Amino acid sequence: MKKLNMTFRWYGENDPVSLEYISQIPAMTGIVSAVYDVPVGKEWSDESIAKIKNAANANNLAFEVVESVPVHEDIKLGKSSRDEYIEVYRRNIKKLANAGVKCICYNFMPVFDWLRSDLAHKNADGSTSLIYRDAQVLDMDPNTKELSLPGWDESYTKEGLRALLDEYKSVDEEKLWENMKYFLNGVIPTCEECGVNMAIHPDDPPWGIFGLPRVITNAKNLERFVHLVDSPCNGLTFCTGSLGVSKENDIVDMVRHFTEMGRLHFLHVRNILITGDRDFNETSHKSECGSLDIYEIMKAAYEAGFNGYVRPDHGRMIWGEQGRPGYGLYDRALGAAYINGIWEAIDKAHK
Ligand code: DNO
Repeated sequence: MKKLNMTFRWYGENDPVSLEYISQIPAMTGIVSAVYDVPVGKEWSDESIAKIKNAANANNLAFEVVESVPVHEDIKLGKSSRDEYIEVYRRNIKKLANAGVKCICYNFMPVFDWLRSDLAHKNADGSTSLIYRDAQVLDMDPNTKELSLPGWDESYTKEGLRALLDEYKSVDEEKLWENMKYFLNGVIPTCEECGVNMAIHPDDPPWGIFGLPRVITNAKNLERFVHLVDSPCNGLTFCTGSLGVSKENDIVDMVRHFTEMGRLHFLHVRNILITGDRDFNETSHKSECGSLDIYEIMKAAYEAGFNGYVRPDHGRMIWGEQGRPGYGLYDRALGAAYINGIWEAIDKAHK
């Protein structure tokens, strides 16, 4: 059978999901993890990296994918201090490559990473999901309110957050592209030397929020992105659920295209149900539960020669599990089994 590199995100020793449990998911090949106790912009220690690798290997799991090595805000803002942070980033790439890491996932979203209005929306069957309601999010603009939304970086103080938002007032989409290119010019040559692929994560949700620019949002922009620095190491984490909430994105077509181009290094399989204009619920991975056709997505990847890493992305909380929203064991394990099943069926149908 054509191999599928199925991986599972693990948040380190504090993750309620153990490596032993992850290794018991059928056909699981490796984990996706990161060093979590170092502030953004600092160098990771060889010891911390080795610790993750050894723990994974002791459970028969590989550690070849990092998610994420975060990009310091000064790099995204294009401040003069960015050169130091880019140098640190290069050193982290080299250290990770030495430990056998082949793929680094990161994002270039100003200030906030993914954003939801509710992390535990109760579904009719008693499970809970992460959901997004645009009106609710817009109503909580941190420029004007003290409120904080789930998913926000808790490490900012209110004043720190305001100051940072102010700094972004001079960064529009074009400036962000420019700063991204500068960053890539700094790190991609190092990736080429050490055989590591950079894989940018799309913006989630894929539209600007609170006046902050977001550009990794649609097919046209992904195309522009891969050509910013035309190297095979400059690739994508293709998150079906992030890009898929926007009706303008033909996910199947995009997966096929960027896989054929050799730039789809890491596939996040998540399903979502679009419930309104800019409103969505995260669902089980199964196609009929959401708005995305997971079978067609995997088929496009297969036929285009996908040989990157894949992981089931956000699951619901089911069977009473308590844990990190989106990152419980049960629903993601079902997702992995489902994706593997689809892959086997496609593979056999091609014989
Ligand atoms: C959400 C994740 C993101 C992702 C980062 C990559 O669950 O997909 O937080 O890891 O955007 O840097």
